[in-house]
Amino acid sequence: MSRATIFAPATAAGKAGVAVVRVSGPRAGAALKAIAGRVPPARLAARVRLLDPAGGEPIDDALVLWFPGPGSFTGEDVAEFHIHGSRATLAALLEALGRMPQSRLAEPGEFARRAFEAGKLDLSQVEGLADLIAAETHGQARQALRQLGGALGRAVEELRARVMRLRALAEAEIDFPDEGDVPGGLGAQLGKPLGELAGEIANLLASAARGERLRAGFTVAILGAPNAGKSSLLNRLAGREAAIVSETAGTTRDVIEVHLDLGGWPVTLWDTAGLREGIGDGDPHRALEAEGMRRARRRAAEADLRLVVVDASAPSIDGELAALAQDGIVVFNKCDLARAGDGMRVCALTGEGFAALEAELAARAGASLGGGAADAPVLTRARHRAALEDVRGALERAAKARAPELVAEELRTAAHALGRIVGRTGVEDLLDVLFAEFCIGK
Ligand SMILES: Nc1nc2c(ncn2[C@@H]2O[C@H](COP(=O)(O)OP(=O)(O)OP(=O)(O)O)[C@@H](O)[C@H]2O)c(=O)[nH]1
Ligand SMILES: [Mg+2]
Repeated sequence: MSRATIFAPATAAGKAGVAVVRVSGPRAGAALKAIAGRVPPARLAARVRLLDPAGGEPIDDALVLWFPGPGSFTGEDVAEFHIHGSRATLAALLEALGRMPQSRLAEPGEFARRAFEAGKLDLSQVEGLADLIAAETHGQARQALRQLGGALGRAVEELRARVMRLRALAEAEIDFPDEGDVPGGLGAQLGKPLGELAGEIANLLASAARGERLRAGFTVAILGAPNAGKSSLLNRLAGREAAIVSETAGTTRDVIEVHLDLGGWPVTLWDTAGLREGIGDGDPHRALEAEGMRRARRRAAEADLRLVVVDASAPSIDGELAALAQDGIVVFNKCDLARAGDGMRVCALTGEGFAALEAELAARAGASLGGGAADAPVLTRARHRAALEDVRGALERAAKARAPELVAEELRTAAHALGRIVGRTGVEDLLDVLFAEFCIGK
């Protein structure tokens, strides 16, 4: 039984100069022949008139490309139609493709899934592709491109090959305990290579915090006393009225989140409720304010950076804010009203001082997210980190074990955990979740 031929738009929906429709599967060539009239030479664009095979109606004047398998993205025969990007043209082509035998619209991520199944991409590369499509900043795109290029997969495969070699030594010791004995036995043979492996895995794990953060963005909590101008500052940085501003103290209750690109770095800002000590017992909104402050404190603890906003016309930093400012930055707002304060001065009303503030935030984000050699593999997901933690544990136990059976078993566990990162082993349940991250046509 041959598998279905799938098709889908590869470009985003809507009016555009060009839309690309991709077809993959055993009947891709037949679809080209039926709609474009011919199959052009491999990997060379050909200009053709597309006709609906059902009634001979013209669909478009278009470019088509032919990528015979296995030298294609999915490893199958692939055809691409580059048509004019109108909804009507796209609909007519999809309809004609839908009438081809054993053909259907692709599910989200199905092209990438076929590429994975054909061994064209390992799982870490599939994740890189998903991240690249979702990237919003240059830094994110660069990291995703590196992973799509296979940097992580190659590093993991290399580690796995070394673990397998050590495992073979341990297995040989089980089968032929007396042959080729080395002074000191198995432990002496494996001690050094196991130590080297452990060191490299520790290095990779150290890259995890940076890699995951670059995916998620650098987080900044905006904190301060009620009415200091936190929401005004957020709006000014965002360039829009993201949060409500008013002269009433205690306006913000929930955390307002805004995503920015500062100097190429992804930055997430959290505007929070004003923090103050002692809430009036008689205040009917007491519980509300307390809940807002609880949420503010949680974000303060979670954030990569704390930005404490102080009203320059009433510049007091009490105990809690002073403590939060310790490993954060203090910004004096309302500098149109007063010049007080020793630190960065801004005016959310006029925008004064914001260029310096943005530069400071970008520098902090860059220092936290950047660094590391440009082509060094980086762990970008919690999944990678969990697998490598398992590898580290198994190697530690292997180093301590005496019996060759135990050593071999721990090394098998380590190799298996490494295999999970690239999708060789134990990932069946993960595949559906991962490929669903893609939209249709990827
Ligand atoms: N003169 C002056 N007024 C400002 C400035 N920034 C904010 N304000 C005013 O200060 C008041 C409070 O501003 P918000 O941005 O709501 O302050 P907040 O810190 O978010 O307040 P809460 O959410 O209640 O904690 C509003 O009336 C703003 O218009 C500034 O730079 N100069
Ligand atoms: Mg506010």
